[in-house]
Amino acid sequence: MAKTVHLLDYVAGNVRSLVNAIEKVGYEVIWIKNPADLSKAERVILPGVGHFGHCLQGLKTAGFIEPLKEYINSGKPFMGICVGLQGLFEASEEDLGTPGLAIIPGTLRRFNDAAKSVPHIGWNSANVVAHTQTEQQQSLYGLVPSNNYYYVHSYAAPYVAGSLESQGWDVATARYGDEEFIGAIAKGNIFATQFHPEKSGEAGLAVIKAFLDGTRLAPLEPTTADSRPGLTRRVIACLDVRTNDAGDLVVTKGDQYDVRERTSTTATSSSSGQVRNLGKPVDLARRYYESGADEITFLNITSFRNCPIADTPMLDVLRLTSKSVFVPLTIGGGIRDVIDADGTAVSALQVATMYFESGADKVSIGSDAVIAAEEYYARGKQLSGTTAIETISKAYGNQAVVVSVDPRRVYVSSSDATRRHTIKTAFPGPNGEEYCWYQCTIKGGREGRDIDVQELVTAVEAMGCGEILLNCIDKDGTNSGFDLELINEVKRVVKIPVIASSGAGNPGHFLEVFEKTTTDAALGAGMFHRGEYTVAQVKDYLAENGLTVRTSR
Ligand code: 1PR
Repeated sequence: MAKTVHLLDYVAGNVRSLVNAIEKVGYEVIWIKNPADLSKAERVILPGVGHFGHCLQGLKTAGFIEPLKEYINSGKPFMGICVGLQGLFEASEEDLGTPGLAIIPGTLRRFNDAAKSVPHIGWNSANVVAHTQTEQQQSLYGLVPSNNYYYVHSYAAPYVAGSLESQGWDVATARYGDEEFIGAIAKGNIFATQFHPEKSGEAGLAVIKAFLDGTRLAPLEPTTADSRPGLTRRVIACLDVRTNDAGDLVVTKGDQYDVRERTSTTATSSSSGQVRNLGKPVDLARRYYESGADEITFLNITSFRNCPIADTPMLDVLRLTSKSVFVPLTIGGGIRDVIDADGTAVSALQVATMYFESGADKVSIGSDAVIAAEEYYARGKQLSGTTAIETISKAYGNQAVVVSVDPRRVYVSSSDATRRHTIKTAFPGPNGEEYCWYQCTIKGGREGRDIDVQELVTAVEAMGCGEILLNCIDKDGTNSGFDLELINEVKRVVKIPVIASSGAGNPGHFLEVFEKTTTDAALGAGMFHRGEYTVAQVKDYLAENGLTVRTSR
């Protein structure tokens, strides 16, 4: 008979990854559709994504609160993940009007964003700082202090030494900046993680398996404060995907967004050749996962041409990838309101939902975000509530919404020469211009718009975007390193995390961007696809130079 685990189906959530991870470790998922189903369960996982208030309200509306407490009190195994952990506390600053289950005392607080990005996104530790009696020493299911686990959240339970331990809770913590918070907590039959084990590679799968098997691994020695390195440097592999001239879905890579081979016969060369074919999306994603990529991003780069509803190949790519790649997957391209081939209107939220249900953890919005930002300013900085960014972040949480920015440098002779936000650049333009501004583009750089990058990122942050994927058309495919000036400028104006992209040509460029900017992550494409360097080589190089990276698989 198949081994089973019951999962609570109570709010919209991108839980496909969790189902895949559970199946990977040999269990079958049974969905709990109504409160009565809980009494039949032998093991329950409460997943949770997005907003504390929405999740708790969803549980309440569906009549789950009391049956859930009864299940937990019955002593059968229970695991909460992310908001599933948060819901066990009494309350959260995210929505003080909605109470939690109050099984653990305390209130969740928003991270302080004075000196760091919020949400906290990336790989951090779960260090066993304290445990109680012998029998419970093993309740944290073998969390390994030297492993890293994937976190994505803006609110956390602050760790106060000794307070929960004195009430019988075993606690593992993580540190973000100067804040120490609860990464995992356990007591008796209850186990909960703030991190997402289903997105935490082999280390996370081991935790899920240990919980489901009921394997109480060897007790862990508490770690010391100086062995807790905090958030690691995130290295992301990006796959630009499109159909080539033969009709195959391929990973391609452009030079300043031109993805066709150069045909050159004379001194001049043009790019009317074939679409560059650098491999198959699912195979490459798996290779990068195995090489230690902290996240994988897929960009459907010709999405603006056709209707995404008919674009099933990308859904298949996600479905297949998410069965064997257990790190966060982002999908971009075509996330916007569309009219399907049969005339049906399909909202951006519905498009995103299809991707989440196929295994995506985040969606990345490009062109639509630029148009939405222009309209935001045209309305006098008023939110409409109807944009793709707003509707998707409301349903899935802002950590699930990335905005992919495709800016291009425009040189000017002085800062007065334009009303745009300019920077004084160390790399003057073709006519010696010492200033430039960054013009936002849509449709993969094909159309420049009347909005600069600072305006764009400020607007999308206000709309609820959780992260910026910061490309740079001038740098794309050049192997000349990231545009540090652009990255510093964007980091200066937003609090949400920024992923530096475009221009990486060797591991030194990753070190440079982490040392000379405060970027939260760095992304590479061509250098990985062409086999010049592996992700592992980049991370080894960062580690050799004293930066903290995830080494666990
Ligand atoms: O506008 O919401 O449909 O989304 C389309 C998405 O496709 C956008 O995210 C846009 O950035 C992307 N895109 C469109 N056309 C291209 C193209 O190359 N012709 N790719 C394109 C953008 C940029 C990077 C690239 C880095 C690193 N790719 O993500 O991977 O520049 O490259 P490198 O390390 O080799 O320098 P919508």
